[in-house]
Amino acid sequence: MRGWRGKILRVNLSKGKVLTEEYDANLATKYIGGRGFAARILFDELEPGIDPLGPENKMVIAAGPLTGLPGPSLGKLVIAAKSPLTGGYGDGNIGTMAAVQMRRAGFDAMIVEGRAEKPVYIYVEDERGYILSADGIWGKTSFETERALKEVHGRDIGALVIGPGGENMVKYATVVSEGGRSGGRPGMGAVMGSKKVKAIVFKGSKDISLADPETYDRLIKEAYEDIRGKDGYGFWIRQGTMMIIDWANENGVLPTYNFREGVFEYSDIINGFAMEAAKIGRRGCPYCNMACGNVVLDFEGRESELDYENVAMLGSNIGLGHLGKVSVLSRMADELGLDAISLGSTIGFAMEASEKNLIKERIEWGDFERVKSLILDIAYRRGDLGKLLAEGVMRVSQVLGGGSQDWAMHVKGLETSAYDCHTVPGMALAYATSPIGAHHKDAWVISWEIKTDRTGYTEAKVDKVIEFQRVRGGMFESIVACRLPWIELGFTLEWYPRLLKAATGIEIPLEELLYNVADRIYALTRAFWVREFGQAWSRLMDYPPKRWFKEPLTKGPYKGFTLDATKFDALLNIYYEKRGWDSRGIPRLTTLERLGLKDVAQQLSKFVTLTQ
Ligand code: PTT
Ligand code: SF4
Repeated sequence: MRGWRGKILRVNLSKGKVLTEEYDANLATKYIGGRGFAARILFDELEPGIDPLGPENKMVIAAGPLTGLPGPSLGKLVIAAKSPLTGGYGDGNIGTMAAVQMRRAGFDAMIVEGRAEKPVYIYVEDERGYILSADGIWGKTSFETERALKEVHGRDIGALVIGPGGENMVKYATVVSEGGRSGGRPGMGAVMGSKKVKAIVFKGSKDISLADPETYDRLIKEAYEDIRGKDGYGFWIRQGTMMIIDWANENGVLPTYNFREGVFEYSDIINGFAMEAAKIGRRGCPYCNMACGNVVLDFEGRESELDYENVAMLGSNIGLGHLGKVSVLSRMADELGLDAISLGSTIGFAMEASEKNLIKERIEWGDFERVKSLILDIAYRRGDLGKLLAEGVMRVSQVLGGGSQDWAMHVKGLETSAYDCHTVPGMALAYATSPIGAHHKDAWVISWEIKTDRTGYTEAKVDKVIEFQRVRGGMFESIVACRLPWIELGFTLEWYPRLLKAATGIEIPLEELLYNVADRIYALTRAFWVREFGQAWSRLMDYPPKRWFKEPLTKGPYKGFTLDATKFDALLNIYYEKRGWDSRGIPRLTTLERLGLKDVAQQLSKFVTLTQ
């Protein structure tokens, strides 16, 4: 194989064994890499019903055939496992040198299974892997850990680490890299912590062999130039995703006071321009020429890397209108290895619960010092409240009761990202049907929706959700390329089959990537969920939070609006029909067979009856 390495590293922590396995070329062409590999491996190797934080769970780290090659925004990897937050398929995407170095070390993917007796880290260098003692780094923050590993193994390593959040198995702990990259929202850091793995370090020196190196070189030069020449390039470099704060506020979709208001009175204090005034630098993922990591000095004089999601969820959503202070909270999330979205949602939920006397502690909106101590309590699971909030909003609301399930902002247990959907049914559908819970990554249709027919419940919206899921959740997550050059600057999708051809020698047309590979991955992740929940699976799991249906927006241009449950239900029916899933949201037998997933159908039919 060219492009692909053809090898997976399997690390069994319980047995203390490290094995190199060659995989079948079919896996490569049917699933490409990244999420495709992860979903297939997890479906094949996990028994349904296992404890996500037990040794039976497996963690898959997977790259794609372009990862580690120079080329626009190709330095990313997918990290996946059964999620402790949702109980279903979970993954995240991180831009990191670890992606580059894993491939240079000779592997397309790595499977981590079992559980170590004592804290360890995994060191991989040029086709060999070692399980080493984590004495001296267990208990450290993610930043300290990475610094310590660089002192031992050199500055050019790529490292995936967890902070105290992962060690203490906070349900929304993430995996962190390079101080400001964090991925695996559905608790991938907790899974790593449950295995007692503090870090995974990669170092490689082996070039990746390409089918047509000359064409590849020419293409990437042209591709970088194409991106640099795009209209929005300059502004993107200035603000990156932070430009979304103003847009979200103007359009009444900024999460505010636990998704109640849609607009924030202090939005101009935390927006992209405020960030520009505080900006001291810019970071990015490997090989990216539109680096979007905005580095500012926070209120405590330390560096913090800001994205829209972090600022919205730890700013407006908890009523904190002070960029320097929001930056402290965001930096704490990175240091402690907690997902900033779920953290902001859980804290916003706790503030509302406190306001409504469902919890006895007083936690005022925007109380910076209180939030700081609460974040530490969560990361270290300290005190009753810290322990409870470490479980995420779905479980906290189940414990508190009092109607709080209606304003626990999640789908399937994963907290909604930073877009209020009272007025945008298409975006609500995107959250509802995402394969990992309420993440915007698969189908960020909201910008298109607001420009077209904002509040309508139309078939066109279903088509857009599916189109985006195919492109973003299917194609980008399996090639494992950053989607931002495409969605933000208009770098066209046609580049990717060309790059793939030059790297692998195989012609994989865009249609194949979108209608076969992507749909296959979607059917497979859905099958994973359905197999886990069996008879308990219901279309109600594909519903956005009740707040958006029951409680109108209280402020802004769309004050008074809610989603309509009957119309949403009809939209969901159209979605299922177009996907070839039945009215329960379960892939039909014919759909699975068409996508080459006959074996998956056989498995699934042991748990639920499949419709023809
Ligand atoms: C991603 C989610 C996002 S999506 C953001 S900001 W965004 C939050 N970032 C966090 C953070 O930072 N620290 C923290 N402690 N928690 C955080 N939680 C949130 O996590 C990220 C970029 C961004 S910035 C986006 S949109 C794009 N996401 C991509 C994706 O998912 N796939 C893909 N093929 N390309 C993408 N490109 C962009 O990457 P999760 P990163 Mg992250 C500090 O991982 O689990 O998917 O959650 O990966 O390397 O930091 O890049 O406005
Ligand atoms: Fe990473 Fe941003 Fe570049 Fe994407 S655009 S590769 S997220 S730095």
